Amino acid sequence: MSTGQSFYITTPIYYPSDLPHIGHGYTTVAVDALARWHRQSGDDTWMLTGTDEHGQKMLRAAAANGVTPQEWVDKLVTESWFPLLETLEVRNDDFIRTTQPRHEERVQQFVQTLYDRGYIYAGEYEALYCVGCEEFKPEAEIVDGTGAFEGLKVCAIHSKPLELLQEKNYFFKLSEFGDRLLELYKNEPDFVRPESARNEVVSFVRSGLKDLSISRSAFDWGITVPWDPSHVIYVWVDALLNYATAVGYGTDPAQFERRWPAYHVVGKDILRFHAVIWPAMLMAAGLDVPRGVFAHGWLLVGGEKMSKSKLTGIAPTEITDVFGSDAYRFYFLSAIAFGQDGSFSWEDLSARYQAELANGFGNLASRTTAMIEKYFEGVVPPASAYTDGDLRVQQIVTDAAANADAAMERFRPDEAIAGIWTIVDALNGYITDNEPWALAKAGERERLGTVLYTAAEGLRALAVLLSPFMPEATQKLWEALGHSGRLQDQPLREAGAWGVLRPGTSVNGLAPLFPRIEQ
Ligand code: ME8
Repeated sequence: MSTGQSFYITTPIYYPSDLPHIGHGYTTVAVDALARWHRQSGDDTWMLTGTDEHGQKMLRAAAANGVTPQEWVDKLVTESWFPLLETLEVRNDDFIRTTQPRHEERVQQFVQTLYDRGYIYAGEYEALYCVGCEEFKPEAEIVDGTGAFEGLKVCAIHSKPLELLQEKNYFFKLSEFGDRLLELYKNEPDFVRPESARNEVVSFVRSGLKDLSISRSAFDWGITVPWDPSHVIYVWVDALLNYATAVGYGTDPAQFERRWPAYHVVGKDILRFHAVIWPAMLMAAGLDVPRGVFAHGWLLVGGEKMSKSKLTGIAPTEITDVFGSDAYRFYFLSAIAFGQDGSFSWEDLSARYQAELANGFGNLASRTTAMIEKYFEGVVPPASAYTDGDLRVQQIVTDAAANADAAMERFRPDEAIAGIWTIVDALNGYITDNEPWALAKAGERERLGTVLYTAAEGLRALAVLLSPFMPEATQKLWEALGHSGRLQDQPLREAGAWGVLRPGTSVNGLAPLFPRIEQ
């Protein structure tokens, strides 16, 4: 567990023209949980998310809807993207939009710097472009169309025809950075995680880098190239820079110094932009490269990458309206190994909700607080002589807290939750084994007090450790355990210690944290 040091973490900035789906929600809650963990660990934490508002995709969508691109993005961001954060209980520190002046001006400054340093030149370009990806596609991601697209070249990701573009463009000398990038991956083995992503990036760079087209002249919805107003800056160059402009690049050196560099969490679809192009751009400008890039896997629905364009997109509210936001966060962060693909199904969500949240954690919380109310008038009893079984529970709590912290350091929320869940399982087993109801019947008040204190103190630890993952339910539990104030301000440092909950504390009744759901 670290303290005081800067921890700046970002989500990708999303294209607002797609309505938010559970894939966007997945990345966002993962980053939020990591940020909350670090904030509660005492790190100088900053979480950024936002929207990527320029480019051809946005321009076309606006035209199709008969409004200006700015009107189009304003509407989507306010009506769909801000509410997503609220729905998912995301506690971001900032939200950047690439149409904000704070961003646009600094992007021009950055690109001008690269130009002045000789890393940009003018050239001719002809290649197949995917508007969905906003990218000239490499050979490996081009496939032959079938059905309605017979005879056409199609994007392997979007299954839509590619467009042949021929333009005079400005190019960034990406090809000059291959060796420096390989050195970076070698010197900092954790720069790209997980291992599979790192291997992919290394072999991509080893195979040789081509210069990158960084401007477009066929349309004007973008940031103007400062030395040539007939061009706009390529949307990906514009977008990547959000991570720097949002923390004061070019305007607030003190803030930039304090926050930069960042950790970027992205889906594996945009790994190369973050692990290859972005560090090369930063090197060219003489700035520090990111602290790391973590690529998570895809959510699959029916075995395919879930996507709006393939009509498999599921809106986060479809889940939160039924199961609540905590269950949403818990499910995606615990059920999928972070870094690998994971299949979503309603059956799996429902089964885990019932088994782990309602019967596992929720029931533990309800019955522990109910027994303290019933046998001790709602006042936490003192513990007396601890048995070996009691001490085992204490050890499990201490170990779980340490293991969860180590897992979060490795960007593995799934492993952290699995570690914390050993407490849930241990406490449920402990209550069954110790039968407090039988102790009450036999009049063994002292032992009953020790057992219920142990259960309540274990719950206290669970509330703190699970709060970055399930902020709402854990806050309720925290209050039921006699605390006021925001749980999210509780230091994680104390979570695994024993004896924090004071005997004599009044425990309040607790409505089921995860109510039964009608099928
Ligand atoms: O790519 N499974 O934005 P975008 C898991 N604007 N995650 C998914 C997913 C799925 N099926 N689908 C989407 C862009 N995501 C650019 C980014 S950053 C400088 C610019 C998540 O709206 C995942 O994080 O297409 C993926 O990387 C991101 O949404 C892509 O969002």
